[in-house]
Amino acid sequence: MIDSLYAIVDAEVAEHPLALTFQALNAGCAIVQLRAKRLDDMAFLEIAKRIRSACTHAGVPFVVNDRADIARLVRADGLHLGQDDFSIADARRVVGDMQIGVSTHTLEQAEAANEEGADLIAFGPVFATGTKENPDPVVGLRALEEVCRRVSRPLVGIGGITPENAGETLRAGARYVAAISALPRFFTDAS
Ligand code: 3NM
Repeated sequence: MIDSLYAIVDAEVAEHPLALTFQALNAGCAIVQLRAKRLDDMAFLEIAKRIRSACTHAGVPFVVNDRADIARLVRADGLHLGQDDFSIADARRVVGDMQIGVSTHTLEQAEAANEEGADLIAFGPVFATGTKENPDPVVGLRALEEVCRRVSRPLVGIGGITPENAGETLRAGARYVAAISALPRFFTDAS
């Protein structure tokens, strides 16, 4: 399961973002994303550089949330966009052929992201989440299954993912499971 783990290091949730990154990399996670909704530019860039370097060393793709400029500056492997961020086409003008992921919350949004050329599509919240401000309604595993049938790009299940429900999320067809609040539990509970 750990090789399907999309580790989201949230600079406002993690006490020590870099230490959490190393834990995730040591555990064998598939992807690391840096998310920082409130950091100023200098602080975001600084932590992004450090995590970029740790991921390069580990051979694990590094994704920057929201910020096309920072993704480009640190030569991230990917950029992740929300529904209110740049369109994929506009983001491509900044980051070129970098992998682009998109957050979606309905079948229609997922199909649109698929058609617009997203390389990875996050769909959620699959379960209730306390992390995101104003989260969209919980979509559940059935809707995830449906989206997985309808889109060709790999899916990431997100929202309330824990070590306990990650297995059923992957069985619903997601290629990856993304976690923020329960992320440390994927390492400490691993046995
Ligand atoms: N996006 P946790 S839910 C960042 O539904 C994010 O697109 C979501 O945090 C979506 O693992 C979410 O703590 C929060 O629930 C995920």
